[in-house]
Amino acid sequence: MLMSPHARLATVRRDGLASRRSGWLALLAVVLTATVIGAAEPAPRPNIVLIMADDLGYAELGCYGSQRFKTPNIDALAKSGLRLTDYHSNGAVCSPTRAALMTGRYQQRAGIDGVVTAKAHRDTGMSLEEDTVAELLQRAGYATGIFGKWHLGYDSKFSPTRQGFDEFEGFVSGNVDLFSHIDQEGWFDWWVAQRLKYIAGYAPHRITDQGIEFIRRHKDQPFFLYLPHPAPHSPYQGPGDTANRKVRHGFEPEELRGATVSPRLVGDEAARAYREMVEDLDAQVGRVVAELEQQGLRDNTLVIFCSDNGGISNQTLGSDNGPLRGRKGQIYEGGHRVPGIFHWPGKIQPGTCEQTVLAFDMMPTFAALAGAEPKAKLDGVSLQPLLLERQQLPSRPLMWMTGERTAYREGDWKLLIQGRTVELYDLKNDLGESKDLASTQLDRKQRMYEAALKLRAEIRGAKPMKTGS
Ligand SMILES: [Ca+2]
Repeated sequence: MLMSPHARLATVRRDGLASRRSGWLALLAVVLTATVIGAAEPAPRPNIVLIMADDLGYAELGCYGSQRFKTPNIDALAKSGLRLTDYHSNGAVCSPTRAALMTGRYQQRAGIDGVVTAKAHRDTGMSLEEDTVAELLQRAGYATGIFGKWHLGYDSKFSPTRQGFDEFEGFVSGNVDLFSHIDQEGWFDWWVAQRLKYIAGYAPHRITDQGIEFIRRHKDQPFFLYLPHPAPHSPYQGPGDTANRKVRHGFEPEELRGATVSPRLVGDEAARAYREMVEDLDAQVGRVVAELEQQGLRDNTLVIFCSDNGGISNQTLGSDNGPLRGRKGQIYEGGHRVPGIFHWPGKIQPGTCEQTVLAFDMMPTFAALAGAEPKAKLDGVSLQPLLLERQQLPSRPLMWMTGERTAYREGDWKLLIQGRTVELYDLKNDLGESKDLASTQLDRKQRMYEAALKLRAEIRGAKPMKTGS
C-alpha cells in the first residue's frame, strides 16, 4: 500500500512517542530517525492547475500530430511532461464529462447523462449533495477557483460557489458569445460568483486574467485552479472579431443595449476564426505557465491540459480527430479519446504513456496528492503511482454511455451497443474501429456484452436522469 507523506510522518511521530518512553537509547533512535526523515522531508502538497479545452479533437495540437495549428506552449508542456495517447473524457459531450470530472464517478450517478441544455434544462443542475473535487480540496485547506465554463446548472442555486469553489467568474451555459457573453438561447450569461455582471473582454483572455490574479492572490497556500475554456467550441470568434449575439430573454446589461452585432461567421471566415481560437487557447496556456514560473511555483504545481469531449470533425473548419472514427456526441473513439497532458517538473518524468485514463481519475488523484478523503466511493482511480512512478494502473472495465448507447472497454477490446447493433473492436490493432469482430469473436462478444449490461444497470440504476442528449 502506498502511504501518503503525511501518514508516513504521523507514523514516525507515533513511533517516536513510544520510543521516548522506553529510555535514552530509544530517544537517540528517535533523533536519528527524525534526522533521516528531515532529510527526506516530503515536498509540500502541490498546487493543481487544470486547464480544459471545449470540443478540442484528438489531432488538433502539434504534439498530437496537427500540421494545421501551431500550439507551441501546449507542445512544450507535452515535451517536458507526460503525454497520454489513451486519455478520455467521460462523456462525448460537455456536461456529462464535467459531472464526472467534478465527482470522480460515472456522471450517471449524479443524474447527468446528457447536456444541460440552455433551452429545456434551465432549472436542472448537478445536485448540491454531490461531493465535488472542489469541496474535497477545500476541506484539505486548498484555495479553489473556477474561471470559465461550468455547464452543470443555469440557476445560481447550482452555482460552482455552492459546490466547493471559493471563487467563480464565467458562464454556466454550453457556450457564450465570446464578446457579449450571451448564450445560444439569447440569455446574458456572465457571472461573478452568484450574480450576473457585464464585464467587457474576449472570454478566453478574461478567464486567463482571472486565473493569473487567482495565482497571485493564493501563491502562499495550496490552490486548485480550474480553467475550463470556451475554445474552440462554437460560436467561432477569434480575438479580433466582434459580437454576433443579442439578448433575447431576461436581464440585459446596460452596456449591451443598442449595441450592434455582426453576422455569424461562416465558411473560410469561420475556419480562420477556429484556427485563431485553437492558437489563442495555446497562448492562454502559455500565459498561465509563465505566471507560475514567475511566482516560483512551477516545481510545486501539477498542470494538466485536456479536452472535454472529441472534436466535431469538420475538415473545412479544422476540427480533427485524426485516426479516430466518429466525433463529438458519438461513442466511437472520436467522441471521447482526446488530448491529455500531465506536467509537474521533477516529479513526473517526461514521456508518452499508453495507459487508459479517464477524466474521473482526476478527483482520486488530487485526493491522494492533497491527503484528502472523498466522501463517496469513487469510480476513478488515483493516477499518483502512474504519474510519479510510472506504474501500471490496476486493470479495470471502463464504460461510456449516452442514453442507451454504450461503449464498454476491457484492455484493448471495446464493445459498442447501439440499439440492437453490437460491435466489437480490437483497438490495439484497429484504432480507427474499422473492422467489427463481433461475428468472429463470439465468446468474447457475449461475455463482454453481459458484463457491459451488468455494469450499465448498476450505474444507471443509481439516479433518474435529468438531462437531454
Ligand atoms: Ca464540449
